[in-house]
This record gives sequence, structure tokens and C-alpha cells, in this order.
Amino acid sequence: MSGVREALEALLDFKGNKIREFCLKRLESGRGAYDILEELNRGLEEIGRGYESKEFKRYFESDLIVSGANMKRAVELLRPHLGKEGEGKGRGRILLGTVKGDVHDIGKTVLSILLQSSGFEVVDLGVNVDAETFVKGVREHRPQLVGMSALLTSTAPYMEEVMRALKEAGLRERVKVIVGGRAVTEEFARQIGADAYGRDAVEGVRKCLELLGG
Ligand code: B12
Repeated sequence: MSGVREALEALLDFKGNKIREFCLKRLESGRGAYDILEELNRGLEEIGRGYESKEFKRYFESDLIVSGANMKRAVELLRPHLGKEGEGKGRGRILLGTVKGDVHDIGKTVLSILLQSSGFEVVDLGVNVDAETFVKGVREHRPQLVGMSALLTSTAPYMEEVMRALKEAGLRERVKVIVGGRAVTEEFARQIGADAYGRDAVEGVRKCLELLGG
């Protein structure tokens, strides 16, 4: 198992060539797509820590941008290997969005791909999604599930506003709500009255299936 160094090199390559090599090399050696994303995730964790650290700031905003763009390339490249599209189709419909104030969408995209591979129909509202848009989305698309993502500690509390808006619109009983993203915990999910929490995309899919009784 190679260390995090190779992942960092690939993620921080601003030309975006190394990420392709990184993924292809691993696919060729028989590694699974999700496993490769996990390895890259450890690189992102390292970049996040180096960005956050006050006394030893190794990474900067430009590094967040470059690594985010490269992670997106990796997700696109690995997409066909993440599972067969629509396997077991007709599981249900889920409305997904990253909440207002937050533009992180890589984790949500990974979740969306895995959900689609497991037979869910995904309506992705994108990023920076406000409560009214979630409400409108539920009215329009009539999903069984609503999924919210937040990576910032400053945006996670907005999920509670969405919960409130769903209640006020009389829609809360019609949908199950699942939340995730690194700013969210199981306890937080319980506090805001969500039905489930997913630590990662794999757990997210499993919880969605459970919520629908599958
Ligand atoms: C890439 C990145 C960016 C990119 C995002 C690009 C994009 N298109 O998404 C850019 C450059 C835009 C960015 C901007 C900022 N970022 Co940023 N970013 C990151 C970084 C390095 C990686 C995030 C990522 O994509 N991870 C990979 C994915 C696969 O993981 P994930 O999102 O956690 O998702 C998994 C699970 O959480 C789960 N999941 C996610 N959503 C959901 C939803 C449901 C329903 C379920 C079930 C599961 C689930 O499944 C996913 C797959 O397994 C993180 C550090 C880190 N390691 O997380 C910082 C980080 C999140 N960013 C941070 C910050 C501070 C910022 C900025 C404020 C910086 C600035 N000063 O401008 C801005 C905020 C912009 C905004 N308003 O949103 C901080 C947040 C700190 C905090 N406590 O709030 C972090 C933690 C870095 C750090 N350590 O300081 N960022």
C-alpha cells in the first residue's frame, strides 16, 4: 500500500495530469474504484489539516481549489467503475443538495453516483441550496428521501432550517431525511430530527435502503 505521498502529488498537480495516471495505475493493478477514492480522501484530509493548522500552515486556499478540481476529475474517471448504473432499478427517488452557504459538492457527487448504481433515481439540486428550494423540490419531484450535505461547521446548522421549512410546508411526514458531510455527526443528525446519518457514501446508500425498508 503506497503512502499518502502519491495521493498528495496527484491531488496537488495543478495541470491535472497526475491524477489520471494515479487512478489508471491503480485500476490496472486491480484496485477497486471506491478504494482509490478513499486513498485520495486521505490525501484531502492531509491537505485540510495543513490548511487549517495555525502554527504549521502548509497548504493554502489555492491548494484546496486544485485538490478539489483533481478530486472531481478522479470521480469522473472512476464513475464507470463505481458500479453498474441502475442496478436493481426503481428503488426510489432521492432529492440531494448541499445546503445554503456551502459549495462543497465532491462527496455529494460520490454519494449520487453510488445511489444511482444501486438503483435510486437522484434529483441533484446542486450546491448552496436554500430551504425554499428543498421544499419546492419535494413538491415537484415527490421523492421518498431527502439528502443534505454540509462540510462547513458554519453551514451544517442550516439543515435545521430545512427541517423546519419541510414541517411548515406539511411535507415532513412524506419524506425521510438523511444527512452527511464532514461537518455533520450522528448526534447532530438526531438533534435536528433527521431520520438517518451517513458517515460516508457507502454507509449513506445502506441507510437509504434501510429507510425504504429494503
Ligand atoms: C476540496 C475542498 C474545497 C473546494 C471544494 C470543491 C468542490 N467542488 O467541492 C473549495 C476550494 C471550493 C473549498 C472552499 C472552501 N473550503 Co474547503 N475543503 C476542501 C477539502 C480539501 C476536501 C473536501 C472534499 O471534497 N472531500 C472529499 C469528499 C469525497 O469527502 P466528503 O465531502 O467528506 O464526503 C464524504 C462523506 O462526508 C459523505 N457525505 C458527504 N455529503 C453527504 C451527504 C449525505 C446525505 C450522506 C449520507 C453522506 C455524505 O460521503 C462522501 C463520500 O464518502 C476539505 C478538507 C477535507 N478533508 O474534507 C476542505 C474543508 C471542508 N474546507 C474548509 C474551508 C474552511 C473552506 C473555505 C471556507 C475556505 C475559504 N477560506 O474560502 C471555502 C468555503 C466555500 C464555501 N462557501 O463552501 C474547511 C472547513 C472547516 C470547518 N470546520 O468548517 C475544510 C475541512 C478544510 C480544513 N481542514 O480547514 N474547499
